[in-house]
Amino acid sequence: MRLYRTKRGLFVEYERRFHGLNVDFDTLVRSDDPFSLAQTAVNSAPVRTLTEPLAPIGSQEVWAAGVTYFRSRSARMEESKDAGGGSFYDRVYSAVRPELFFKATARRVVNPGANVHIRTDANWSVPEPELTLLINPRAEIIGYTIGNDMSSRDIEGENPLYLPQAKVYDGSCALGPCVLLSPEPLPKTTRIQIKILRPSDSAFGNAAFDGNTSLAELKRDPKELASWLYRDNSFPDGAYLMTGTGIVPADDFTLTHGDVIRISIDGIGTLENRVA
Ligand code: DO4
Ligand code: MG
Repeated sequence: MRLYRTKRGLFVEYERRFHGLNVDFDTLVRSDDPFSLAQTAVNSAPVRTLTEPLAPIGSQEVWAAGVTYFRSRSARMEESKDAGGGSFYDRVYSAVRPELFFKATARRVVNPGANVHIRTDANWSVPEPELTLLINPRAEIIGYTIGNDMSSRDIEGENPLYLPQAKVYDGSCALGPCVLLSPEPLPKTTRIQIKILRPSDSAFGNAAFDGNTSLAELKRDPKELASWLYRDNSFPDGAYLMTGTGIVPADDFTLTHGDVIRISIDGIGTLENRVA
């Protein structure tokens, strides 16, 4: 079942039909059994037309894991080699403790179809397409959405202590378009794909960049990432956790204003945003 948040409330999608759900997002995340709540709506609420999806978020904080794919480890080592990054990214890739960082409050999260931003003081910016876990207050994964962890590679590469500035700024995080509600892990064959379209290119439609990976490349188990996040850290309304990127464009690629970023994950859908 897929869950959408809209101006008219929550909707559950099952077999391509949409049913209204009479609870708010936080109540659903806090619930002991969100799957039964959603199933009851499918069984008893009338079929309705889905209106434009908003980011599927209430009061949750958004956190992120990093260097969870070999491709991310190698790209960071290269971008930060002058700052000594040759060793610390490699060490965190193989350490027991993962890299976890704060990414966004709900207010900072951009809706599907809305604009994401690149920093005005950055000159090397990329999207990071990431499977994103929806975790309830009891540290259980209850669903999955698509996340874009927009990042300024030159700022993060200059000094690791600049990471929060490279990662957290207005329009740096997009989520959606829905949550795939499921207590089960996603199959390792699940594909993550990204296409970046550049309207200024004469052949708009040909991607300026495209890439893909699968969950088989993710080094860490999502459940284990969730349990690290909740260690000595409580989330009364639950939390989102981005699981890291496995797709990094070549070093000569940077986003530019007007680019359209399309991220798809099997079973969830496609998240599209334009760079303002
Ligand atoms: O260590 C820097 C950030 C890593 C990250 O965001 C990722 O691997 O996705
Ligand atoms: Mg990332």
